Amino acid sequence: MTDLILWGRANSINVQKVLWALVEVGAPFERRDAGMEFGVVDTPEYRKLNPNGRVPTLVDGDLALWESHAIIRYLAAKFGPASLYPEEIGARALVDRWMFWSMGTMHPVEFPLFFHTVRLPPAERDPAIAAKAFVETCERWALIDAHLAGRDFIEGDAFTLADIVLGCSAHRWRHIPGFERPDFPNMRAWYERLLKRPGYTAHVALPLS
Ligand SMILES: N[C@@H](CCC(=O)N[C@@H](CS)C(=O)NCC(=O)O)C(=O)O
Repeated sequence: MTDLILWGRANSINVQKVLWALVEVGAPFERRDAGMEFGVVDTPEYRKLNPNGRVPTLVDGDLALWESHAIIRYLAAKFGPASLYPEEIGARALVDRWMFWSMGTMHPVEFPLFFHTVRLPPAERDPAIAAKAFVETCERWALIDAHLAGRDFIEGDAFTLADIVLGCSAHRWRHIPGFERPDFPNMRAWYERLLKRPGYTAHVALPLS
C-alpha cells in the first residue's frame, strides 16, 4: 500500500489537525515540509495538487485533497473508527456543526490573536488587535465551556472530529502569552483528557511557534 503523503509545515494548525487525525486512524503517512519558510507552495507542481498554494494537501494515490476539514473527514471515512465521524445522520450533523463553527466563528478571531502575539515578528505585532481578539476568543471558549458541562468530549461520550478541530484551537489559546485567561473548568478538564491522546501530544500540544 502506498503511504499517504501529507504536504505542510508541522507548525500550521490546519496541518496539525490532519497529523492528529492520521494518528487517530492509524494510517501510515509521510509528511513533507511546505509553506512559509519552506516554500514549495508556489511551484507549478504543488499548484497542480492545490491551486490555493496553501497547506495542508493530502495525496492518496491519484487523489489530491485540500481543506483540512475535508481531509480529516476523508481519513475518518476511509480508515475509521466509525465513532470518529458517526454515520447516523443526526450524530454526524452535530459533529459537522462544530467543524463549520470552528472555521467560521472561532478561526476568524483566533487567527489575529495568534498572529499578533506569536507568529508575526515582534515589530509587526499590534497589541490592540491582539487584545480585541483575545476578548472575542474568550466569548467563544465560554460557549464551549458551557457546552462541555456533563460531557467528556464535544459531542458526548465519544471522541470525534469535532474534538480534533477544537482541540487544536484549545492548545493554542491556552498557551498564548501575555493574557490572563478566565478559568473554564469544563474546558480545562476536556483539554486534560485530550492530553492523554498520543496524536495530540505528538503533533499539537507543543510549544507555539
Ligand atoms: N481552510 C484551509 C486553510 C489553509 C491555510 O490557510 N493554511 C495556512 C496554514 S494554517 C497556509 O497555508 N498558510 C500559508 C503558508 O503556510 O505558506 C484549510 O483548512 O486547509
